[in-house]
Amino acid sequence: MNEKIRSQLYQDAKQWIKEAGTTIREKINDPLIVDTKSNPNDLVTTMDKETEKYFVNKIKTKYDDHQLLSEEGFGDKVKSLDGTVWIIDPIDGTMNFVQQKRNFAISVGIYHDGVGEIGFIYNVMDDVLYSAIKGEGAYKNGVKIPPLKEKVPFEKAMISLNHFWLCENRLVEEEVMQELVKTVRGTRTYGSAALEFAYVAEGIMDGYLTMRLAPWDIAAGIVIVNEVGGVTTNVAGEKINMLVNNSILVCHPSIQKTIIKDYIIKGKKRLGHN
Ligand code: 2AM
Ligand code: CA
Ligand code: CA
Ligand code: CA
Repeated sequence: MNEKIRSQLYQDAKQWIKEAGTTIREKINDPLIVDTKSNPNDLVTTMDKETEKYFVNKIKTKYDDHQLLSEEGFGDKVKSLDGTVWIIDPIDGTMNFVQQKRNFAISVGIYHDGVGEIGFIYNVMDDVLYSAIKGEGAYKNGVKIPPLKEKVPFEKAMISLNHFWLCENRLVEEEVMQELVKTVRGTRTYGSAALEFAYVAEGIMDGYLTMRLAPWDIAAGIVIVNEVGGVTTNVAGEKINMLVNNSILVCHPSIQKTIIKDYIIKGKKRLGHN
């Protein structure tokens, strides 16, 4: 992608994300309409929709030849990653937004011909912006994030995963995942996939393991994590397809093989696909 165009895109996206965040903070205590989607715990609010519409309006006005892939359906029906595609989650961590009024993020990834060029994850209530441009490093509020440190012994690793891995599930024997939890130093569940990616990039978590995420949950995070030397695949170690849902393993490269070989493959069920 042309560097001048990329730099302009970065500036525009940053400004729009900050503006959207300011609006959310101003309205954080306003009454909310909360609806459910696929199940009673799959929430969506007027704020998710309004924020997404804000981005659609900004992007379509200035970049009418770009495509927009976003969670709440106001973007395009994206069938191919040709050209420039904005992949947006207006609020990642909607349950946190509703229940806690914090711990949620705006996630914006900009891809060109399938390549992640720009990533932004904005922790709205903390006013912390993680950003990256491909090949130029990752930043937290404008301060460069150092590359991930050399090696993380598995016994000292901090891993994000949700508790469904420890309940009966269709992918991996839960006893094997319980072994993982007992072997590593600590586990966490933050409830926003985008923030879990950002924490791996920042080096405060060493890995994040999840069964199923959509492109808008991961698009920005992949760009940011890759810039510090983290690895991003599905839980089988395969390449992620940005047009469909994927299982996700994002981690420090030194623990990737252990997680895949000693846990995912070892505990894999016959029914499991990826
Ligand atoms: P969301 O808040 O944008 O829906 C923890 O729930 C993480 O998983 C969040 O990043 C959440 O994104 C994501 N997620 C993806 N699909 C989900 C679903 N069907 N229900 C709840 N969370 C989902
Ligand atoms: Ca959602
Ligand atoms: Ca999401
Ligand atoms: Ca969302």
